Formats: sequence, C-alpha cells, structure tokens
Amino acid sequence: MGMRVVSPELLEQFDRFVLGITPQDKVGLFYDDDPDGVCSGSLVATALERIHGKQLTVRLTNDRSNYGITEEHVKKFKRAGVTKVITCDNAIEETAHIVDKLAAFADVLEIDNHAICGTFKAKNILMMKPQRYLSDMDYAKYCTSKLAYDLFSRHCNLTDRDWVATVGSITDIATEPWMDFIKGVFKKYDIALKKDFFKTDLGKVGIYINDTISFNSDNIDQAFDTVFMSATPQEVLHSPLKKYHKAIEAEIQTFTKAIEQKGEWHPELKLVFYHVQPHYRIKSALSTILGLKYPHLIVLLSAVDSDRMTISARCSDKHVAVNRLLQEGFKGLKDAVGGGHVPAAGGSCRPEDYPVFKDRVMKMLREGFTGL
Ligand SMILES: [Mn+2]
Repeated sequence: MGMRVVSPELLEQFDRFVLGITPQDKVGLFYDDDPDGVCSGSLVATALERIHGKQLTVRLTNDRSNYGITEEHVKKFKRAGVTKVITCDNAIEETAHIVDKLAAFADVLEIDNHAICGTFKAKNILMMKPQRYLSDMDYAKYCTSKLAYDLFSRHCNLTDRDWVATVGSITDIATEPWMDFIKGVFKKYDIALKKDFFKTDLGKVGIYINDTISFNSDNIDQAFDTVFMSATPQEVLHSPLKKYHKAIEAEIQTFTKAIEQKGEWHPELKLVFYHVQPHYRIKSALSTILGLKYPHLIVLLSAVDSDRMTISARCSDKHVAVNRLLQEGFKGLKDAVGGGHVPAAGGSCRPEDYPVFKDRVMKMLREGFTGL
C-alpha cells in the first residue's frame, strides 16, 4: 500500500495540541453515537489518562434529531468549563458556525474520517482527517477508531487497546487496508478469524455496542464505559451489554417471522409491503435481513417515526432500482424525500400520503417500471 504522509506539519499540529494540554485544562469529548464513535472516543479517554493522568470532564454525543454539534452541546461544554474539546467520528464542520462558537472558549481537535464538508473561521480548531495529511489512502477505510489509535500511539503505548481499534474497523467495514494489523489482533486474543467479520467475537463486540444503543439511545454511556473498562474483547461479551443484544435479537427474529402473516404480499408484482412498529431501533437491520431472505422481491418496510412515515426499500437481485422507485413514488408529495442505491434505499413522507405512494408503486410495477 502506497500510503504516504504528505503533510507532516499537520501531525506536528496534532502533537502540539495533545502535548499542550495542561493540568489546569478541562477536556470535553464529543463522539458519534455508533460503534466507531464509541470505540474512538474510548481510545481518546484512555490516551488522555496515559499521557496526562487526566479524566474527561464531560462526554457528549449526537442528540437524537440533529447530526453534529448543536448550540445545546456548546452550552453544555461551556457550563462544564471545558478549555479543550476533542471530537470523534463526526464531520463537525457541517455546523461550522456553531463549532466556531465553541472555539471561543475551547481549543478543538476534530478526529474524523468523513468527507470534508465545510471550513471553520476560528483558528484554534484542528481538523485531523486522513485525507488532509496522507496520500494514496481511501479515507473511508481509515475509520476513526484506527485513526485515533494510530495518532495517540505517537504519545503513549496503546497496544493493549488494539482490539478496540479493530472493533471500530469491522463495524465501519474498513478492514481491508489493515489486514496485517487485524490478523495480529485476532491471534493475540485467540479469536477465530472468519470470512464474515461480524460472525467473529470482535465483530460481536461491535454488534453488542450497536444493539445497546438501539435498545435505548440513553444507554450509550454504558456502552462507552464497558468498552473503556474492559481489558479484553471477551470481557465486553460477558458484560451486561449482552442482555440488550439478546432483546434486540429476539425482536428482530419476531419481526422477521411475522412478515409471513402481516406482510401485504403481491407475488405477481414481486412485491411485499410490511408495516412495523418495533420497540427498538431495528428497522435498518430488519430490512437488511428481509432483503437477503427475499432476494427476488421488492421489500418495502414502513414504520411511523416522529410523525413521519419512514420507508426502507430493498431489492437484492436488483431487478428494480428501489432508489428510483422511491423517488418516482414520492414525486409531488409534500416533504417527501428518498434516495440511496439500486438494491437498497430509504426515505420518508407524511403518513397521510403513504396510501398514495403505495398505489403509485403498484401501478408503476404493473406497467413494467424498473428504473434501471
Ligand atoms: Mn460513525
């Protein structure tokens, strides 16, 4: 792999930020509410402890309805008196004008591997993204956990946390550039390597974190603490997170079976509508499973979520482009949005427009629509 450092100055700026944290500083963390966010955030917490003997003053994550840093987050950081903020796995420049307000009282270090989608006015915000200092590197495959692991390893020994970086890489489908590293981790913890990483114990750690958050987004602190406190991946698998995983798994199974009775089947159109109202956040997992279980069908899964009808569409054999099917079906309906890929797409509309959408979809398919 031809990955090269093309901007060593950026790494020096990172070093200066980390080493410049003083005993008087209060450090806040903002992290994405998914497994890569939890894993990278926990690596920051460990590194801070090892480099400076310091605990995080406050830890914040995405709020349920908005992506990224909001005015509310800035208030909370201010109230906590933080003077440095480190953010993980979130393109915080998306709300640059708000982060600029944060920078008025705290220096900010952004560790993230999403596309760059904005610029800051404040000078004391350091954007550490792989694409800013490396060449010949697919930044999507340098998940934030591995990035944080590599960056903070410049200043402390994190080798006992290598499994945390690996869990983040698996859940972000970002293993390919790091196979030597990852194989070493599997060997070290005596974990069997399988073709499907999600079937391995390290993949399961990622699933446990994900299921804990799906069970109740307020549980994210428990997921964070469990990863942070566990010395090995096996410890996470034997932790109380297991019960959330079991509950989620049971609900996914119930809904996977119930489509036979509760689905609205249209075999002549190779179509099934399935309206669900699950307790937990399982919709995207459910539509993935149903898409694979019925590869020759168009599966349209719907659920009401905060006054919107959300729809996720699957057509695994790609005989119809479901992204186009959603777009055409939504055409002209107020506030309806949809998009995605040929075999998998999602969108939402007003609940009162959903019957119109359904009739249109059936009519289009009857007339031979493929969208290809
Ligand atoms: Mn993420």
